[in-house]
Amino acid sequence: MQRIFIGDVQGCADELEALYARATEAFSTDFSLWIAGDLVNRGPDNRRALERVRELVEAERAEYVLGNHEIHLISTGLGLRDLAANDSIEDVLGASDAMEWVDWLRKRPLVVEGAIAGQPFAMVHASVGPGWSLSELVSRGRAVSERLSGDREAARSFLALDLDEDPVREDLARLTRGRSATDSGWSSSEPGRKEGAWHRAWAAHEPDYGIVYGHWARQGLHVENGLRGLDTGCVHHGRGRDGYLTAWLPESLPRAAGGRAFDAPDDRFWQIQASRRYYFPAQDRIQDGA
Ligand SMILES: [Mn+2]
Repeated sequence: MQRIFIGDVQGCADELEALYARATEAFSTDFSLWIAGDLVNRGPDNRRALERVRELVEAERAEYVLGNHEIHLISTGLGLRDLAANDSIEDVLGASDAMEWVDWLRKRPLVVEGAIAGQPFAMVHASVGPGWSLSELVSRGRAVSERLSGDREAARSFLALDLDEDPVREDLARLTRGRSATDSGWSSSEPGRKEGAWHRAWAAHEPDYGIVYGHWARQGLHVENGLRGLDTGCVHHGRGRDGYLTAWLPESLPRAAGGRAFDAPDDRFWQIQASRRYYFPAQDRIQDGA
């Protein structure tokens, strides 16, 4: 079965369907979609994207990890926050079965592991701590899931915690929002003078596993030994550059003799360009005078 890893969809269901159609044409039903989180929000059609992925998860033809926008959807559904001006998830949260979607999402993992041609890897939405082994990463992800997937009241209390109150709550944030890190700290900000990119700090420990991730549209496609960052900003199309939905198909072509799945360079990608501009943040509207 071909694994097809997909970066941030963010409600761009037309592009997800275009990718699904291309995969069906190439591989019939012999493929699975690995969704790196942020399937929803900012884009036009969150519910349709969720329905497609849920159908495939239930048929055991998809893996799907939670991103910060799923956590936002869950938190809003549980009454912890209000919808913001730029949110587009009313198509999920305004429906009569909204809480069923919230409960289904709460049971999705934060980390999924696997191996490609013998090379172990994990898929997470945003970032991994420097020095974490694969088994530590998986167990941290499980600890978060235990707190999130129980009864609604327990999940609400967990999500309401401040990050410095509970290391498991902090791990949830780091896995779904992290961009920068040193060995002693992390943040969701773009790298600055103090902290570099999380994957620099992570790679410095010479980890023996690869990472597939998303979350970082401004960085764009990231291909480096051990790393595949797939967020190419489909929903941000037209905001100063073109946006794409990117898929990585590491099993579609054999590597040169001795080459491993996560070695760079790599050209085993499909890209579906966004069919139009979707997202007009409040800030852009002010700048455009529109
Ligand atoms: Mn994200």
